[in-house]
Amino acid sequence: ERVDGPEAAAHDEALRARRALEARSTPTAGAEEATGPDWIVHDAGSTTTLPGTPAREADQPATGDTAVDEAATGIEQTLRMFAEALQRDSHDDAGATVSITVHYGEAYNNAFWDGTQLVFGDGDGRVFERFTKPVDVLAHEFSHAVIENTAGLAYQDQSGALNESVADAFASCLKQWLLEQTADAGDWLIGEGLFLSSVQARALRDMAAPGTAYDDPDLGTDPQVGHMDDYVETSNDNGGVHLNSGIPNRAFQLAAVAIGGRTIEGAGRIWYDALVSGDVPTDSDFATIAAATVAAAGQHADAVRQAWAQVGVEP
Ligand code: ASN
Ligand code: ZN
Repeated sequence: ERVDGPEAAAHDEALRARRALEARSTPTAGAEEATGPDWIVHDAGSTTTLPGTPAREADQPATGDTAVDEAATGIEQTLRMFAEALQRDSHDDAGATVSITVHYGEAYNNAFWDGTQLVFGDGDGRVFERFTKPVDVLAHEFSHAVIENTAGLAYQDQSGALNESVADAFASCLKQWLLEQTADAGDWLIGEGLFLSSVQARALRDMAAPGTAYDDPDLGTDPQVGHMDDYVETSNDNGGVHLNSGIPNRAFQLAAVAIGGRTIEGAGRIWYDALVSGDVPTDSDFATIAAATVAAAGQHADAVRQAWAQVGVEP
């Protein structure tokens, strides 16, 4: 149909504008169509129904809801570190949209990766603050997804403690990367700021000194161990995965400091390369991953071997 007069001019103008818009946005629009937005944050409204109501996704402005906006900032930063420093595109390395839920449950004192999404409680406001508050907690949960998509370390006993430890390692990498710190300047704390100031706790865990993160009348003493001599045999917590993770955590910290520079570019890169190398089967024990990290370490092989030796692990 042919239209004349002012209508035709308006029609042509509209067509030109649309073509210009399409020309400009075609490359990214095509990519986004394939993968969806980079991330989406949902609100569970203090229920345990997942994923909850969509609250904000990539490229949308802040909502004013602190937990939603903290999760948004945290996942942006985490995705950026994995992309820029490790050339990894989301947890599946294929640009998967990261699904997150905040305000999970009532006074819920935890965060987790459920195999599909990241989930964060608000904390009880008595001992724990929001679990979205420390960005390294978010990076820890995201790293569980990376681990599931790579080595797939089974969440039980030593392989489970390794799953926990690698999640802490990348979490610590992120914290230092954001602060532009070198390994020797890092504080190696996981979950700093998660506890209310009334609690006698520096953090949830201390990778440099496992067992020293907290000592509080309500909370008890940090039960992590940092050497094979103190390895905890227990049926609790999938074989003490959050206790024994202190051993490989300390090995990572020692290796990072010995190698020097930015942790993500040194020990972080080596641990990541080991994880994707095929040398880390799902049932790996500490010695298996120690050997894989030594093999991935190149010129830093001796530093990595010595770090493991210091926590009582022989590759
Ligand atoms: N926050 C804990 C973690 O990610 C939850 C769990 O035990 N899976 O390790
Ligand atoms: Zn974990």
